[in-house]
Amino acid sequence: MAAQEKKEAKKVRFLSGVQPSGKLHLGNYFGALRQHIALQDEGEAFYFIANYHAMTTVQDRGLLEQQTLDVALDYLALGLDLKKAVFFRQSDVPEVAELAWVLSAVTAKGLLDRATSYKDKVQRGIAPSVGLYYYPVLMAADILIYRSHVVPVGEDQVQHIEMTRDMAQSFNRTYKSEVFPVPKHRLDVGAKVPGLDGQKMSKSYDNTIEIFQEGKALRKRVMSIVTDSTPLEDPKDPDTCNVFALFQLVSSKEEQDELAGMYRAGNFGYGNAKKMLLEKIDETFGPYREERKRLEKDTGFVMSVLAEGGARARAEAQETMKLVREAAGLGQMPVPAAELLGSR
Ligand code: AQP
Repeated sequence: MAAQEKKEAKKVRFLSGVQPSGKLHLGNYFGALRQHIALQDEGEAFYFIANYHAMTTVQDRGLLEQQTLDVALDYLALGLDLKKAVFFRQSDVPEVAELAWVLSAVTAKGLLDRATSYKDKVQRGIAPSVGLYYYPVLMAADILIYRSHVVPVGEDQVQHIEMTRDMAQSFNRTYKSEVFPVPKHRLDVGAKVPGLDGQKMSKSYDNTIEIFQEGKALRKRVMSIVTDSTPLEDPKDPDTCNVFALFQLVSSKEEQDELAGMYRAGNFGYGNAKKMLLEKIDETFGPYREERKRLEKDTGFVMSVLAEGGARARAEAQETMKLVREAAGLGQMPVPAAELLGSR
C-alpha cells in the first residue's frame, strides 16, 4: 500500500459494542469480536461494553458488574491491543444518553415499530420495556457520538445500522448541518452463527457454545447440538447440518472438504462429526485460555484499562456534543456543577 493510501485508510473510524448480557459465545466471536480485533490495524477502533443496553435484561448489580468484567477479559485475552484500540464501558460516557434523546426527537416512531430484533425478543419472553424498544436510538447514539464510519457487526444488527443511517441523515437535514457521517455496517464470514438448536446463537436463547468454555462443559455443549435422525449408514447432507456449519468456522477448506466427503459417503455418524468439531474448537481457542486465566488474577489492571479507555472515548464524545448542542440550539456544554458552585 502506498504511503498516501495508508494515511487515508488510517482515517476510517470503526465502532462496535457487545452487551454484557451473558457469557460471550462463538456467534459473538465469529460475527463481531474477530473482526473487531483484526480491524484495530486498519483504522481508528473504538469498542465498548454495552452495559446501558444490557440493563434491559440484567437487573442485578453484581451480575452486571461481573459480566462487564468478563467481556473485558474476553476481549483482552483474544488479542485486543490497547495501544491501537480505545476500549471502554458505555456508561463511562454518559453523554451518549443525551445524544439518544436528541436523536429521538428527529426519529419517526414508525421506524422503531419496524425493528425485528425488538419483536423477536418480546416473542421470546423478554419484558417489552421502553428501554428495549428504544434500543436502536441508543445504539445510533453509540455510533454517531464518535462520528464513526464503519460498524463491524453480525447480521442481526444490520437493521439497527440502517436505522442509524436514517437518524444521522434526519439530524443533519433538520439542523442543516453535517455533524454526522452516515455510517455503514461491515459483516464477517460468520455473520449468522447457528446455535445448538439451529436458530441464531444468542446469549438469551440458551443455545450457545461459549468462547472460553473448556473440558467437560464444552464437550457437553458440543455433543448436544441438534441433528436430524438420518440413520448412521445413510449419506448425510453437510449443508443442512448445524455441526458442519460450526465446523466451517474453525477449520481449513481442506478439512471441510474431507468432512463433507465423510457425510456424503454414509456410515459416518453425527457423533464423530461432533468430536472433530470439539477438537477444532480446542485448537482454535486453547491458546487464548491461559492468557484469560492470567488476566483474571489482575482485575485491577482490567478496570484501569477501562477507565483510561472511558476517558479517551469521553473526550471524543464531548467534542461531538459541542457540535450537536450548537447545531440544535441547546447552549454550550455545561461546566461541572462543583466547579461552578466552587467559584461563587
Ligand atoms: N449468532 C450470531 N452470529 C453472528 N453474530 C452474532 N452476534 C450475536 N450473535 C451472533 C454479534 O455479536 C455482537 C454483539 O452482540 P450483542 O451482545 O450486543 O447482542 P446480540 O446481537 O443481541 O447478541 P446475543 O448473544 O443475541 O445477546 P442477547 O441474547 O443478550 O440479545 C453483535 O455485532 C452481533 O451482531
